[in-house]
Amino acid sequence: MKMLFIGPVGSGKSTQAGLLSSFLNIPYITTGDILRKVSDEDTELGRRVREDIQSGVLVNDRVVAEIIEKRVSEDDCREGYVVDGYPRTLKQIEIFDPGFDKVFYLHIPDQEAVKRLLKRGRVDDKEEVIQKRLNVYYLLTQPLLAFYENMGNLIKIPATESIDRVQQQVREYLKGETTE
Ligand code: B4P
Repeated sequence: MKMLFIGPVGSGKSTQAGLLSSFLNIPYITTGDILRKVSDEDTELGRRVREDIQSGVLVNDRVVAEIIEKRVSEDDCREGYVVDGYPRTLKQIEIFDPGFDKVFYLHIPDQEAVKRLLKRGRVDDKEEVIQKRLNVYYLLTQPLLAFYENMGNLIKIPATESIDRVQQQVREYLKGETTE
């Protein structure tokens, strides 16, 4: 099964996607980590990606789509995978659509997300950058929710509870699906 976690920054996408992939023993693909690795490279692309991440804007759609298309075509992804962070724009899905079976939407109020990210303290977790990332989310990523809702595979999970409780809800949903 191909699964996606989507939601605002700080909603726990990578946390939950990582836990689910370990539980199901399928690959976990996270654009944030992949792009942070690219940003460490001493190349023109690395410099551009670094600037985008640090200022809180999205990396070029085509660059990200190509990276993901290549990654999911690898052998270990044949039985399915869990993605966090792709697609983040409608344009990305026009370029490459992985065809997700299930899309978990983690919803959370902005102030709770900001609190979590300030506590984490990554290089892009500064108050003004977080606000910009949230604005980018509402403008460019939120429209994807309607896309997946229309396809009938959007599952809404409240993400304000503890990490374990959120993961439990995701697993309960999948268990219900497989026993139906
Ligand atoms: P990401 O790395 O995806 O950053 P993020 O949206 O903040 O989410 P992250 O997954 O790290 O955090 P999470 O909510 O799990 O992206 C970084 C940058 O990369 C973007 O700004 C962009 O520039 C670029 N990028 C990524 N994908 C792209 C794409 N497709 N196209 C273009 N550009 C792209 O967790 C946050 C914190 O909350 C953690 O510290 C965690 O421990 C904590 N937490 C999680 N769940 C919790 C819970 N239930 N209770 C308490 N704390 C919790």
